[in-house]
Amino acid sequence: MEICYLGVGANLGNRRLSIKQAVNRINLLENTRVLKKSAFIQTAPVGGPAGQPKFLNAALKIQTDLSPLKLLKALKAIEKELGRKESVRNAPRTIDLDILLYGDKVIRGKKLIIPHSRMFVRDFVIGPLSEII
Ligand code: PH2
Ligand code: MG
Ligand code: MG
Repeated sequence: MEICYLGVGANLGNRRLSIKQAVNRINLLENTRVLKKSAFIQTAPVGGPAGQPKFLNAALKIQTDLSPLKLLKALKAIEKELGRKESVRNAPRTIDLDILLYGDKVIRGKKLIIPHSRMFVRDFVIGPLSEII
């Protein structure tokens, strides 16, 4: 069982509902539990197309038996189920679920980099994360 921290962001549709639905679905994954949720904070978009809507951001503490890549795959599937469409980098999205930390693992793979490569320079990640870590 590993303790992981996830970053969550949404800036399309009913953002609060999407985050709540994501939490419910993460709780339904095999041997996985959401242990803590940060407050949901509204943040100005960083990067991406000009004029996109504001984000709702949050961080989650979870425990899981899923390997990093299985967790990544499961989170991508939840993003898809909640209506996320493939698009250009940093495009507006109904939900974005990022693995920030996975136990004390350091991973530099093609598909996955942990700790998340940009987490330390993003206030919308560090703010919610520092509330629950
Ligand atoms: N996510 C991004 C790019 N920019 N800006 C805010 N405020 N919140 C995000 O979650 C966010 C972003 C890429 O994932
Ligand atoms: Mg992201
Ligand atoms: Mg992402």
